[in-house]
Amino acid sequence: MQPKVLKGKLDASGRHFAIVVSRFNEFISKELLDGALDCLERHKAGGVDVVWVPGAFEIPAVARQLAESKRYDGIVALGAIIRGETPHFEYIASTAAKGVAKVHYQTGVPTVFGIVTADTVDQAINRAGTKSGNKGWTAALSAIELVDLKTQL
Ligand code: INI
Repeated sequence: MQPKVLKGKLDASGRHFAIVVSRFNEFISKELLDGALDCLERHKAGGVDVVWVPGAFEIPAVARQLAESKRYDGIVALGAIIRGETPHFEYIASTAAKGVAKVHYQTGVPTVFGIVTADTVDQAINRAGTKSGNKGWTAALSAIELVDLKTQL
């Protein structure tokens, strides 16, 4: 017996995306945004709206509102959470990660996590278009794939 294998295609034509991006650590999130926009454009997305929020903590609530608007096929969450000397980082990172996942499985709108969590500024820079690629670009690619996969399930 041959298994039936389902895979999302990397074609965003005619599909609409929202990017929710946080202003905190903007010098990183701006690079992630550029990466995500480049990826969506190269894969021929039909439209992209960019929504800025103050920090990563606010991303899930706004992403949920966008998902519920039914105007978007997929949502990309972008931001940068950099560890400080207090447990603040853990609370924000865990709220953002769990919140973004919840938007996806509670609304059914593919919502991906392009939020860099890093111990140092250097680590964050490495993930925003330098040594370790651009997490905004790869998050957008995941959104494109999941949006297409959804139509096959
Ligand atoms: N928000 C971030 O996006 N990244 C951070 O590193 C960060 N730190 O470290 O504090 C951060 N804090 C702000 C937070 O997301 C909220 O905007 C704020 O608490 C208001 O609700």
